[in-house]
Amino acid sequence: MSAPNKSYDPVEVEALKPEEIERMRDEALAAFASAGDLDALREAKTAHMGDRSPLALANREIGALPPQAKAEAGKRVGQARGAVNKAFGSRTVELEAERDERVLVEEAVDVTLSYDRLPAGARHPLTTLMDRIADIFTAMGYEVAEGPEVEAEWFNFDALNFTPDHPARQMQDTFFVQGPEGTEGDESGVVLRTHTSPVQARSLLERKPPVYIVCPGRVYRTDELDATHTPVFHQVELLAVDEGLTMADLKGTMDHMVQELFGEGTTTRLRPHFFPFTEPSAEMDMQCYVCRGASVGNPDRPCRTCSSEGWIELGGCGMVNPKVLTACGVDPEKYSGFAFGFGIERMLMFRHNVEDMRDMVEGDVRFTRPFGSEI
Ligand code: FA5
Repeated sequence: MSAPNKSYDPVEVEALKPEEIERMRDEALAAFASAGDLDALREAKTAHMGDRSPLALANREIGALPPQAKAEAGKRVGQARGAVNKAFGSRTVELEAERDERVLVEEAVDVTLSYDRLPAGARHPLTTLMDRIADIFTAMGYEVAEGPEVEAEWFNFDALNFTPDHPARQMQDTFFVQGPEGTEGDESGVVLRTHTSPVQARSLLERKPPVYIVCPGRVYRTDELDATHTPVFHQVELLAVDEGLTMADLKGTMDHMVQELFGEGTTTRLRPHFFPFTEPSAEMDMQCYVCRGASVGNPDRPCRTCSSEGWIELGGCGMVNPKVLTACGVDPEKYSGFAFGFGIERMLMFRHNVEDMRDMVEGDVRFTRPFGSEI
């Protein structure tokens, strides 16, 4: 700061010249006006209102003026600083209003957006797989059929040519529904169905041939729950009854299904077997869709999916036994039919490398979630 000087004229001091003060004021006003946001305004404030700003420095010069000059210079600088203060204040109000408006737009919450804080969940892969299999057949003109899970013993066994002493009827295989008081457990004539095959008999009694049905459903057996068995499981049953159907139709239909599910070129094979309701009967295997048989006898290329067997067991099949057709009022001289049935849990196991069937029944979403919400 300059020393007091009695002959000092404020107009003569460069920083206190009216045009200089006006310039400082105008520069400050222009800087505030051009500040686009509050951060820029803060910087302009430091430059034009801070301790080192031109007007602050000019203000300091006043102290060095002779008393008669101080008032005039003080008034000039004071007015300029007042104008700068005012301009800063009103620009602050403007920019704060702009910011508030912007925040309202940018941070707006669209209350119409879908609410997904709760996990969407997923369908159980057994359901998805059964639906997919049913779709393959409905696309070929088959009809989805259903039957009760609490089933008459007659449909579950008698109509299907199970002899009265067939071991499957025993209580160690079949859940019998309790009959009236005083009757033995297996005398009620009502069971939890042990397979989906009773729907064959129901469908033949309800419809006239030609009959083409697919039946996905839940079945029950007195098996212990372990890695490869569960007392409550799912099967898909297929039945076709028409004129002139042969084993070739059965084989072609199975091949089509496995190709739809496991890819082009997958084949099936039949191994002789026995079921009371089909004659001839067979176990059906599908070619391993992972190694396609390349692992057989090839220790360098073991296959976990088929245990290097080249084939995976699917289920049972055969030509509908004429006795079943007769029991259901269908003329076996005119009509023939084929049927097959297989377990969905086992298929899910090898199709998705599920190692333990218990995972499918425990209801843990960590198991179902990776399968997604396929519909
Ligand atoms: C039957 O149930 C016959 N009804 C299939 C059939 C239909 C044959 C039409 C001929 C014509 P089987 O008892 O083999 O067949 O059972 C079929 C499939 O059910 C088995 O291959 C297996 O995949 C599955 N399965 C059987 N028991 C269990 C169980 N405890 N847990 C899970 N899956 C099972």
